[in-house]
Amino acid sequence: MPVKITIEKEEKYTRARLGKLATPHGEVETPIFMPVGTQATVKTMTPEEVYQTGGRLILSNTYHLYLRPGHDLVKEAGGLHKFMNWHGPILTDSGGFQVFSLGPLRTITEDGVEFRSHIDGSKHFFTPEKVMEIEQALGADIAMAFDECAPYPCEKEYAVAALERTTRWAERCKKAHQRKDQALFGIIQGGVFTDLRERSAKELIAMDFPGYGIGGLSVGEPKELMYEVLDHLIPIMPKDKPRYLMGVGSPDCLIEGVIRGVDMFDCVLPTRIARNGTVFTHKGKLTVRNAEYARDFRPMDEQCDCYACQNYSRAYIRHLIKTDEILGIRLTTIHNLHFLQHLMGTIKEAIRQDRLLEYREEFFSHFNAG
Ligand code: PRF
Ligand code: ZN
Repeated sequence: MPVKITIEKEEKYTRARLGKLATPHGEVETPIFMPVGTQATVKTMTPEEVYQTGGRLILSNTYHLYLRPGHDLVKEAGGLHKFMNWHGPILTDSGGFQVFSLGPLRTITEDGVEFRSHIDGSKHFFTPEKVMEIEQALGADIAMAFDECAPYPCEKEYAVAALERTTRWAERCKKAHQRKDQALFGIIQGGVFTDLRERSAKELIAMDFPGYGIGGLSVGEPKELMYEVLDHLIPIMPKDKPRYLMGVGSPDCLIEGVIRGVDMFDCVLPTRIARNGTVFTHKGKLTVRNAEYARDFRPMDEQCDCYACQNYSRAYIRHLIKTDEILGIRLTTIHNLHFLQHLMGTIKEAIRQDRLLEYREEFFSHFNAG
């Protein structure tokens, strides 16, 4: 197996666990938060900067790299790691979320999904085999299977159809996937229906993937409902395989996810809100772009030891953003990535000490998840 998790500790009072994930590009600790590099770049950051914030495993997107610059070009460059100069492990998502998010621009059939490019309207067709060809050309350490993510809310009938198709597509992905230096993860679907989640999990577990994504969550449902699904689903997932909650990465969801047994997370949230002038702090979100910070010479978060908070004030960063200076959104991005990585570090320490529930209590006593 190119990718393998070794569980080093299970927390006493929750389902949280500490592990080491071995990949062809090195070992990383779990639970882990993966910054998103959709276009083969974590927006505004050099790979060295991503690493300095604590990033160790990054995510990139099949859909975007297929459209631009094309997977054949990335392959010609020597693969995604070499192309973007990231020496650590990479995971590629399959496009099974992006193409379904295109709405009227796509048509689903049993064979695959026809869609129009969000860039120039050109027509394309993704099948499980095509997606495997692209992901193998990109050459990430972990490739995700091509799945169908049902929307929320969604009729049970539709959630069943999407789950069944996801299983059949997972079989086709497995057959088409040949790279021995790349792990193919299956993706569990089933919407918010616990019986469907159980069915999807059983069907995929029978196919023995080296890891499992939990897809179809954080698509607009209340957070409590997502937590309930995780409470039901995770106990039936294999203990010796990584569990990856896809597209989830707000501070509160990271804590709640880890408590329920999740090992891997990714989310565009920290980098996206940073470019909008919003940062996480130990008290909750803060929009540093707002007028109230014009004369605020404190750092973005007084408890943060990131490069941005050690050296620059809210007033200065607000000024940079208001004047469209690129450094502004680079500093908010550095801070937000550091914040989540630091959070994960303290979560791991709490697991080590069997104090994760006390940790959650303490965290929410000052953090407003609003
Ligand atoms: N499937 C895939 N990628 C995803 C999701 C999914 O369901 C989600 C849902 N939160 C995020 N990214 N392939
Ligand atoms: Zn900071």
